[in-house]
Amino acid sequence: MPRIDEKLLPIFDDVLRRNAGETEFHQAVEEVLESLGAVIAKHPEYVDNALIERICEPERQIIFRIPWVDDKGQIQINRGFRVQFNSALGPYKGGLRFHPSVNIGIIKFLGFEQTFKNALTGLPIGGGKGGSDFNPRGRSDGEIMRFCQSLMIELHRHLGEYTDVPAGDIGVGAREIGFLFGQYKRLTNRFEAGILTGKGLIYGGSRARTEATGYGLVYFVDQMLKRKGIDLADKRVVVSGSGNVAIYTIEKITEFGGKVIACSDSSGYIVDEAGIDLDLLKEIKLVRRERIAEYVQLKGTGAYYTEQGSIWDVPCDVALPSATQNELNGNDATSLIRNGVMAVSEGANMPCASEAVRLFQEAGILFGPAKAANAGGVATSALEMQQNASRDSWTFEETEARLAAIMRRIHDDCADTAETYGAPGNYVLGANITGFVRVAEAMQAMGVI
Ligand code: NDP
Ligand code: 2IT
Repeated sequence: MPRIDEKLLPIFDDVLRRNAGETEFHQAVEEVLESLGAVIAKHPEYVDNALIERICEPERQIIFRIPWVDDKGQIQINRGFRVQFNSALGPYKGGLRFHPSVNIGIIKFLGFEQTFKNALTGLPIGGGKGGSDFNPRGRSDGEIMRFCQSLMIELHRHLGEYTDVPAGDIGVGAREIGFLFGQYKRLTNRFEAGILTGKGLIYGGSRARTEATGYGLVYFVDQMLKRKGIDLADKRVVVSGSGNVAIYTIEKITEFGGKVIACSDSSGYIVDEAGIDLDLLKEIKLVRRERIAEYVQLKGTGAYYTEQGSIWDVPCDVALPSATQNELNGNDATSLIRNGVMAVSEGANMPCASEAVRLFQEAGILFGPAKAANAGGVATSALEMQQNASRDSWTFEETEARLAAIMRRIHDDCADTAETYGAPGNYVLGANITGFVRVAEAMQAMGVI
């Protein structure tokens, strides 16, 4: 693994000092800075013009109170965040996360990553992220709605088709986006479809947006494997999580002829050697909104559920962490490598701890970093914005074909950049450099912004 170039060390020290305690943000910045040594040798003006410092500092950070009334009539208070990280390439774009672990450091790491991810899509979107420490677990539809309405009372003044366009992330799916959009419309008296993505099809959503992150991840993995002459068909695959990204990853892997034998939630994981029954999984997670343990009860025979050990102890050819940040540590990486994994690709944002990434790279295992591998979701959000702007609506086939082409291009751009910079096969380097240079060049052209 490259170290941070000594010219960039004072910049990193400054990031640590100015953002004390925000460990996930430090981790994300460190990984990008580690990739930039050869870039600043070629472009010393990036350092002279303080471009790196500017890119590490969000353009705007909004923190606000979200008061709401629960079903018992009690007043609850949550904290809302929107970090508008970088608008050099387009309006701020990135999801909203509802999870009790959310804090400003988590939202900053996600907004930072989003900036480069969005640049990689080649579409006109800047980077942002938001959310709340609200825990949706066990909340009724009414509570979720009142919470979303209260959040939007503050957030609406910061949004706009040309300003900031949120979408979903952990804990935020079609239901929440509907409540948020409805409240925005009431507050502004305007039907502005382009202020949110991930909308329902009936009121301005895009076909294939729901499936896009998982499908895109599989297209990316397929490209990495193909380049090595390997076929996804018949591969044993482990996918962590059982939310939006995991479910549609499993669907697409199955379509490619692979077999997903394990998935999880934050309580434990299931293993089904016959291959996960996708209809049953969707019924449990999307319709009933229940825990993954239910799968074993409903499936009957052949599958088991455990809360012991790690899902990464299950031997597989391809591992696709698709739950949350730092869910796969150095021990997990060692276990995967020992069991013969050939490719790891990140469906979630930064699911692999730095140590795990280092171990995969040292072992020569194909590794797809999040900002490239999971960019299909936000890319399809940008396609939704395009359809909204032209008051058009494309077929599923048309939209998916565009998604597949975007993922192929992202893959090739990362692979080509890695090769140009003397590190063939290093997608981490390729993704970081490609994304960074696009944002840096746009900022250069715009003067001191
Ligand atoms: P969902 O809320 O639909 O699902 C999240 C899944 O991850 C659930 O199975 C959840 O389990 C599990 N999970 C969440 N937090 C934790 C935790 N702290 N420890 C263990 N498991 C956890 O979210 P998504 O599928 O949309 O998001 C998953 C990841 O993908 C996130 O990192 C997100 O940022 C990223 N991503 C999402 C995109 C999208 O379009 N939705 C696009 C690109 C990236 P439980 O139910 O027990 O909490
Ligand atoms: O992390 C991500 O890329 C997302 N949650 C999707 C963001 C979006 O605007 O579609």
